[in-house]
Amino acid sequence: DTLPTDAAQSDRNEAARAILIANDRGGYTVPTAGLYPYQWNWDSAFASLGFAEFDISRAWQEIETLFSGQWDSGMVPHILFHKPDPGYFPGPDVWGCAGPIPSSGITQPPVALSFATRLLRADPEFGKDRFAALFSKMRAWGEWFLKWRRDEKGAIFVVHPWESGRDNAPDWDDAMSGIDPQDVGFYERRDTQHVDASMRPTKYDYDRYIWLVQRAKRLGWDDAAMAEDNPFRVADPTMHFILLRGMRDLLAAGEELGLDTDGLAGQIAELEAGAESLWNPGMGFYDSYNCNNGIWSNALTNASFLCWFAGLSSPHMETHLQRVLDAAPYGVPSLAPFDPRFDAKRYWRGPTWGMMNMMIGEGATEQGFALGEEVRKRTREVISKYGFVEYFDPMTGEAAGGKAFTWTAAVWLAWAG
Ligand code: 9WN
Repeated sequence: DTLPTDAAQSDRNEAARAILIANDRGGYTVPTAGLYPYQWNWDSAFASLGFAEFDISRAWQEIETLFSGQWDSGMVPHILFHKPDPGYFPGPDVWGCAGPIPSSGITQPPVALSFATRLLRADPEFGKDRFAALFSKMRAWGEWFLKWRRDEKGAIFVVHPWESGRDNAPDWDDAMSGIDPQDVGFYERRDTQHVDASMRPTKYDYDRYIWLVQRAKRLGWDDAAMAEDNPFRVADPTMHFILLRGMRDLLAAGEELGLDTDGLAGQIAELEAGAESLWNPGMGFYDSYNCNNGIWSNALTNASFLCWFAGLSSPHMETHLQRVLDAAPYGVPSLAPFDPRFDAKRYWRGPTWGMMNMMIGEGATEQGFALGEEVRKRTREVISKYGFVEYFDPMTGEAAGGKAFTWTAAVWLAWAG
């Protein structure tokens, strides 16, 4: 009875479209006004799926604008600072990067590779030239990951918690504890002026986030220099699984359109082999580990369940998904509720995120697991009850974080609603 009636459904669809339109800054969308006033990489990829439901041309534009910020190295930044905005910290001066547009110097999960393919499928005639024009750029980004973000065991790692997109997940705790940020200097946070501090990463985290940015800036954002003695290298299922899926989608679509897919199949095979190193044998699930010392996070997170999105069959993970859904009524929590580090409202240490649920749910359905549809239903229910907010308390469903959020609206239009 909490699910929408037809009238309520069409109101919600309308409200979701209105959020995308309101967050449109002309060619790119901000995640939410105020808290996040720039273009974020994976948020934009989700935005494009939402736009594709009513304006395919605008959907392509979102991804094209994202790639206009691509660096010569192939890296696509996690934030593009199109117009200065004092409401967000750290801004372009703190990053001190020199790409084609002012940007951050780290990347984010390359879900745009998969979603560009989805835009192509939504309207092949309209999309084929656009896809072809982006193809070598998308491949260059994929190859950049393989060159600069792959560890000795073949797993894709991140060099900053923000790179994974799961800022304060327990996955980074071990590597973060090795950083001594005492020379970080004074800085003023903006996030806690927009939303309640209890829902955000702590000062302990922020000191280390900024310290890592300062280190890389000192090294001129040079990939080779940054790789030397890098104190933060954590193998990340988010990055690995999303990249693997993206490369598969590029290969399939590239072949259909007769584009140059040379080498792609081999790269996919390498990523498939590398995925095995993310399997934590002690815990029996996919996990992250600190590449510098091999220590596992022992954390069953929503990223652990992206294995299906990556095209891996992983039937063992189905049992784990059932366990976390039994413990948390409102969708896939970012950390299993039975983990002592679980914190229901603190960002990536507990809350449920619509966009993660979409990748988990769709992946599970593709692998033939009934739980995929269950994840979709719960996501639909929580959004119907509590609105298009940034994320939700997985135990009570309560709204948390920013309001009128782009990716939650997009996920409603493209999948949950
Ligand atoms: C840092 C925009 C982004 C998301 C991330 C989310 C959060 C930024 C922040 O907001 O990160 O990139 O300042 O907290 O963790 O996944 O892309 O929505």
